Amino acid sequence: MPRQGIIERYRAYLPVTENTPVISLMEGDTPLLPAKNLAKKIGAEAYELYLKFEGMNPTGSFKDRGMTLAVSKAVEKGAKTIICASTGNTSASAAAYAAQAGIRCAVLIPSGNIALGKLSQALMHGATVISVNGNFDDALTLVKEAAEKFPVTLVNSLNPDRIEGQKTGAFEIVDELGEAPDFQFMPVGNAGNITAYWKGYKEYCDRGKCINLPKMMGFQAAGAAPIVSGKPVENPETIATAIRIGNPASWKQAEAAKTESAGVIDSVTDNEILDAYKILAATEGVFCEPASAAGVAGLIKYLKAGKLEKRIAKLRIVCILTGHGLKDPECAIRSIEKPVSIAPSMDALKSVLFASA
Ligand code: AN7
Repeated sequence: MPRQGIIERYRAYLPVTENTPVISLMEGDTPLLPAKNLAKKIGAEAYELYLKFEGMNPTGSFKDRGMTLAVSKAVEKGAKTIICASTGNTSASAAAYAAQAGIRCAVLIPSGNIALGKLSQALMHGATVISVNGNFDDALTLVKEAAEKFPVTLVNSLNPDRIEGQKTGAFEIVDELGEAPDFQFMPVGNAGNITAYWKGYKEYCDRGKCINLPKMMGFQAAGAAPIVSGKPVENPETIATAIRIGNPASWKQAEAAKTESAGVIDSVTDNEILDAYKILAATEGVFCEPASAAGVAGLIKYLKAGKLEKRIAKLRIVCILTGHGLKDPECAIRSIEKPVSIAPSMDALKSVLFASA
């Protein structure tokens, strides 16, 4: 089957008509990788473990699923400018889809706290990049007000079209497994994605595509875990800059997903995130960005604590790897051993290749 993009593939489930111009970069249809090596490494052999690698989307993150729809609907309504606040990936995606649509894009980013790859994308796609001397939450407050006062369309996940597009991630998993998984582990930042997946699973069940619903297992970074602590975090801090968010827009919906699915929203430390990030890359050959590893870090934490239900028939676990590791090579370089340096001689090479322990 030729590539379609999520609007064409799931047209019957999305708020589009034949009059909606389809702005697409052929997003979606991302790999659902069976992760046997990882399962062995983290003691999850009693489960069927899969990784949904959303880093394989056109701009390298899951945001493209929501952005194709949000930008298509914005263009349908005559928008000439879109705007968003972003920890990086939303801005990269918005900029790319705006470029394709031939409209203007303005992105507000927290100064000094977005990964270089993401910043380079927004700039290359021609967005107006505005660095705010504040955090993501400050930037989001600004763009919400701007969208009320000026003729600009907000494309953060407060825009319902973003959620509609992102729910297609759940559709793909059900289409591939033939049923919803038993557990879905994922990172939580502004909480749009957990909201979207839960909506997707519920709708697919309502339409007879699946019988079961997964337990939604969402993980925030410990230094930015407002949903876990029950109150906004004024100065969120984490190495996973994508989820450095102190007052999530979809807070209530994320709690509903947790409660309705009998899942959890919990936190993982930066060290747990970095461990999962390295294990994924080294055992499965999958390089995701630090924030994406938060879901896997949560899985490791729950396995270690013996908190995950087990059955004789293997339960299925899907971890959503939301963004690509190449977005933030600086984090990788900082958290791993430096390359070995040698003189350009065969003796030196030999001594490294066959070094005895
Ligand atoms: C890789 O780009 O909020 O809980 O402004 O980039 O739906 O917010 C990014 C979030 C997880 C959290 N993983 O998803 C932004 C932004 C990655 C991310 C999340 C983000 P939500």
